[in-house]
Amino acid sequence: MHDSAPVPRIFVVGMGSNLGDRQRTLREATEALGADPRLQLLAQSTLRETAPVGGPPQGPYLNGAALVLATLPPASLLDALLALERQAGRERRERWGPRTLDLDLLFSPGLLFAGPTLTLPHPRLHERRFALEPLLELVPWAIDPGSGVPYRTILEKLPPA
Ligand code: A4P
Ligand code: MG
Repeated sequence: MHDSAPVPRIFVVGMGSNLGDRQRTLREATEALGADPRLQLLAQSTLRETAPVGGPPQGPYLNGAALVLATLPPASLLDALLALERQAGRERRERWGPRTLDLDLLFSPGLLFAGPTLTLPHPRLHERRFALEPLLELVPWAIDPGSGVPYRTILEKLPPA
């Protein structure tokens, strides 16, 4: 038994795009996740068009999520997601500004994590319909590991979109 062998974990990756060919960008990002040998793509949610939340005036988003089994530490998974964002030509200009591709680590069952570059669950997951709805499509029983409250209940209490 090797202590260093990474334990496989399930993660929900949130995906968003509101610039360029949004559908194609999200499809290619999903394919790239599936092609990474350290990841197994288990399922993908439907895509939905959502009104932008926060930031400057900008076009509507296409949002979805992917369920992956990852044999790498959470911070390395985030690095892999950031590399895919760069590959999709994302330029960081302003916070919450328009983007070709945003990949966020939303949730991993039972995992509370606070590192220098990564917080899990995603710090704003509990207040965002555009992230909670695709997450619940993939993991209907998901529970917020901080509060123990099912995300289904958290979503039901959010104001309508
Ligand atoms: N970071 C920490 N924890 C995480 C995590 N769990 N997942 C750090 C991803 N990143 C995490 O993010 C800033 C830094 O957060 C990362 O470098 C990472 O180290 P960013 O992607 O560089 O910047 P950002 O996306 O502009 O800011 P932020 O705060 O991540 O924005 P959000 O929360 O991702 O929101 N409206 C609709 N309808 N749909 C959307 O998808 N997205 C946003 C962006 C705003 N409004 C939206 C949507
Ligand atoms: Mg982000």
